[in-house]
Amino acid sequence: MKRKLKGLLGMAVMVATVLSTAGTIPSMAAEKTETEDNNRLEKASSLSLNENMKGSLSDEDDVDFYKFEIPDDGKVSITFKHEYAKGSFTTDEAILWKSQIYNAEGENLLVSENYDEYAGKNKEEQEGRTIGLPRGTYYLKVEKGQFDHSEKEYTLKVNYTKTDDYEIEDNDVQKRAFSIPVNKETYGSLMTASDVDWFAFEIPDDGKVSITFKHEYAKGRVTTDEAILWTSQIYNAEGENLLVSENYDEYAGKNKEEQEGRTIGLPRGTYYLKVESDSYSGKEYMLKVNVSVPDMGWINMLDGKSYWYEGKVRQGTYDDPQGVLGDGTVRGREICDMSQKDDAGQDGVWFWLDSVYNGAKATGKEVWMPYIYQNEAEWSEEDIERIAAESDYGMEGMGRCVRDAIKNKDGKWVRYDNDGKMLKGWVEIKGDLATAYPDQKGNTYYYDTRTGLMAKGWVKIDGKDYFFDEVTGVLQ
Ligand SMILES: [Ca+2]
Ligand SMILES: [Ca+2]
Ligand SMILES: [Ca+2]
Ligand SMILES: [Ca+2]
Repeated sequence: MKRKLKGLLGMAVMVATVLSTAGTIPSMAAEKTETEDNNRLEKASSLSLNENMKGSLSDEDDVDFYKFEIPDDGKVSITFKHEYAKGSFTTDEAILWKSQIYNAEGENLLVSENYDEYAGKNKEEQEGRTIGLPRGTYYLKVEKGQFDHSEKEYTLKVNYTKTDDYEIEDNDVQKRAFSIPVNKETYGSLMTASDVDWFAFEIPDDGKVSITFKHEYAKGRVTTDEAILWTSQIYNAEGENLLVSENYDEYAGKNKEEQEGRTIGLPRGTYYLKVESDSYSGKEYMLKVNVSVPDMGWINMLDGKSYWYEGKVRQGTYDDPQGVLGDGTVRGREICDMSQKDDAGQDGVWFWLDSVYNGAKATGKEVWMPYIYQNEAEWSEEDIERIAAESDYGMEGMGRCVRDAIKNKDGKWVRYDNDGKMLKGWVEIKGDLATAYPDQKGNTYYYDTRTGLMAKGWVKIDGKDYFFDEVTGVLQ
């Protein structure tokens, strides 16, 4: 008797369900409902973007395919919604539905692999992760979870926004990299732990490059707050890893601050950025390739050498018109970096750009510099002051550098230390510089405190006479 009653109750519930469904038909007309049989991709129900679609898995073998068109490249996510549901055998944590995006070739794009992992335990709507898709025809497949299913009605919506700043899949290999502008924010996500996102960017002039990477607080699936969730690294066109940001977001798991990787100098050209998962997070990330080209200043290139640029052009090379010395040779160029202070605390430090090394800053090197203002050898003191003042007008303090450079009409031997700075005053040379002259006795030199001219022969310094070797300049 008891058993029969239960059966009757079950029937009553079924009837009630049918009635209530019938009663909501008018409002449902506004929302589309799947059309069976849609169990195969070829029979997919058409779905409009950004509109709700209702369906249900009528039994555990039911599969519902939906078809939608992406009119322009843009980003897509799936909202999946249902009332509280519980499977037959499983716990509240069970996945009762799975819904995934396929392309026209029937390839699973895995966009929502795990997005409804909470489907069983609540009726909140779930929005899967976002994927950037090129325009075209796509399919959404809804099927039962791996171990369990529910016959309850579900509502789904394909959210679409046209974008030009969201990575477009498939960009998993370098040759399909998504092109991005520099100094502008680009967004993306790793859809799965195996997703890889390649970006291509162009540097029009030699410049300094760093990567900004930003995301909301995120935590990996199995790991601690300290986990690295993403890695992103710069590659050249040959596919060589330039190691720019090896560890730059090593704090990715534990905060939502933006991370800026180290700055490297790169010659103009096309480069690539590869973002991939370490300890995985599917959250959206923002990245920006920061490129700055100094109007006047140094770029430390990946070869470990420093180069000086003026007006975006590398100086001190064989092509540098100012690299032609007074003796007609091209060996490089002496420059005054006004952003640095010399040992005496004055603005302006002299460096030597060595044409032998394509303009690289010379370090630990002795240089013979002929008089480079030979055409102006007859300048008066007034002329020199005028030129110096004009130089100051362009860059405060530059006049002092110019004034110093116009002196030494007989040319000069100067020396640059291991950091590349021109030596000034009393110097004891040890190490790399001294090894160039292993036979010399002593290692004390004196260089003019303004021009860097190496003292030779008898020289009066601070009222006292000293004698320096006529050839090597060593104090005797
Ligand atoms: Ca169905
Ligand atoms: Ca179906
Ligand atoms: Ca991606
Ligand atoms: Ca990808």
